[in-house]
Amino acid sequence: MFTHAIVRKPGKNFAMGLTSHKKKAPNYERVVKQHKNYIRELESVGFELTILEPLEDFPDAWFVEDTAVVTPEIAVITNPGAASRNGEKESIATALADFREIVHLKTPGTLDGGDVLMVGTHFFIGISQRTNREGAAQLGHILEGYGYTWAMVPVVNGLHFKSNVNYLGRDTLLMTEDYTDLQELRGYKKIIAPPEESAACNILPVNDRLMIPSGFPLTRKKIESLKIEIIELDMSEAQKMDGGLTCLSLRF
Ligand code: CIR
Repeated sequence: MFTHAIVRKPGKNFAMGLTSHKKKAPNYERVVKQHKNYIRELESVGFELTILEPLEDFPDAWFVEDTAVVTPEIAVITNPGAASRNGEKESIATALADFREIVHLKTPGTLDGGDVLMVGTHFFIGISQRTNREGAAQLGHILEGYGYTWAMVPVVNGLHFKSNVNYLGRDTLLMTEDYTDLQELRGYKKIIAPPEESAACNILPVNDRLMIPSGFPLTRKKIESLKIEIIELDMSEAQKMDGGLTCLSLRF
């Protein structure tokens, strides 16, 4: 059961962040509204929230998930792989110091929290454009010290591992087809999102519910078979910036 979440409001310049989407312009009023809804839903499932102000020099800083990995025992401050985001980590370390002992990943290791998927006491760490093997190994060794197991996995599609693979509970992973043959993921039940709904894979389990992005009816139908209560949110503006539900909070 998670009880606390840290979020950061999107700044007026959030559209200056990194993105591979060029088609539709991000809209500030809309993102503010969507972010408020996100906060409201987290509160409605029982989270106490720390709401941080935007960081003007870092338009991607509202994607707080990438800057830390938090377990019940410790907060690991990452070394974000994109140069334009690396300076976000100081502010998140300050916020997390109220809750956990802090340790830092170190250069040449790089890692984004979006590549780290916790399933019970096991961590999958995606090797991506942002996370290198050295960063994954540093994190893995810290986690081993607390009794966790871990494995590196290749990010074969999407920005981060959790862009396309997430844990729904009940031994079930939601993913795109690109990941179905991955050896490390054998042994789990799998729900496969169709290619045109790949953004549906970024879902967020919050205690006994699932937050899912709106606009993906085929995937929603498949998830409904699990009989877990669903909260649907419009995430259009985060999606335009290559983000989604998991990226916008640190839960612990
Ligand atoms: C970036 O490219 O870093 C941001 N525009 C999006 C980060 C999304 N974060 C995540 O998936 N954990």
